[in-house]
Amino acid sequence: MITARAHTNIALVKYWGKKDQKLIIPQTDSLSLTLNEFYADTSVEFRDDLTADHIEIDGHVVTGHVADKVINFLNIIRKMSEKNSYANVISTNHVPVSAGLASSASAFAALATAASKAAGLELDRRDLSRLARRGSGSATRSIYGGLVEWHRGTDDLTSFAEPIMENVDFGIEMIALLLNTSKKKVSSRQGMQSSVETSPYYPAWHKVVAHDMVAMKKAINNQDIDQIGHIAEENALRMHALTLSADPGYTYFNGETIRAIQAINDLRSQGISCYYTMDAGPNVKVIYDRKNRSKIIEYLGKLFGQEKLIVSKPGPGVKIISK
Ligand code: 2P0
Repeated sequence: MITARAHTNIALVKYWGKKDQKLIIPQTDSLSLTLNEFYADTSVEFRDDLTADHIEIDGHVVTGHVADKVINFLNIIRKMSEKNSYANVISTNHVPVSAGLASSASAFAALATAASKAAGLELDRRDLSRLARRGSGSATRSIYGGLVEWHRGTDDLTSFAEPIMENVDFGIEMIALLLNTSKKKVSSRQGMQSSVETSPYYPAWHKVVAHDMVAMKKAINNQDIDQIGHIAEENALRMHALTLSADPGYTYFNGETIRAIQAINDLRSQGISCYYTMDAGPNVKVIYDRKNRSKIIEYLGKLFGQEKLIVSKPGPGVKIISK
């Protein structure tokens, strides 16, 4: 049995839309920070005595839609390796209880790594990144630690991620502000497709991302956390404008999301620099320099409760942790 550990990542320049839904080729490039606090451990073995794939997540046997996604992914690996047996898959998400941050990024990065190795394939990281992409777009980036870029490419061979800075040696950190843990109504898969097909602003999103990728890489090169935070915040708001402007329009924000945005703006107006980003859910992630950590925790802790805040440093890439 092979066990792999993969950490989740938060995009600073978001992926929001596919060009090819089957191969998961995105419309644009994207760029993320892998986080140390949230990860998945996934164990896989292929066994000739099994009569079906057996999939267990966080202690429960899964069936239906979730199982189908895993089985389809295992089918890709069976085709690549010419292995015909079924697999036993056991996965544990290491996220704070009901944090609502269990992520398909860490899940499919860990599954790609463990299952390909268990099937006898020896893939390099670029090929692992391409393989993880077939499970979930954001998983493409979770193969690597630190700051990571996903090149959209044009086909299966050319759409993969690469590290920009694997060992992040400056003070960037994130606080996950856990505001709501209930299941989202619009999945990211449906949501991004609806934005591509119906938002009149989608053509502008291409321009936004092309600009932000260049500016973000420059800011990273300069280790300029204010600039990184500013670009990430603006990019997140523009991504969320694609949800509001879809038909039918929708939003992942709730009232608490808006309250958190206002709190971060208040902190900034007090001279404490920090920035926000949101994904396909109401939770807010705060981007800041570690030297401001205690002041941010104190302020947000008073407003939202200390137990809602999880501090994370940059995290590592995927690893085989036992075989
Ligand atoms: C991202 N998100 O770049 C963006 C920003 C959410 C908002 O990637 O359909 O689970 O499996 O490729 O990767 C979440 O979508 O979607 C996501 P699929 P995924 O992190």
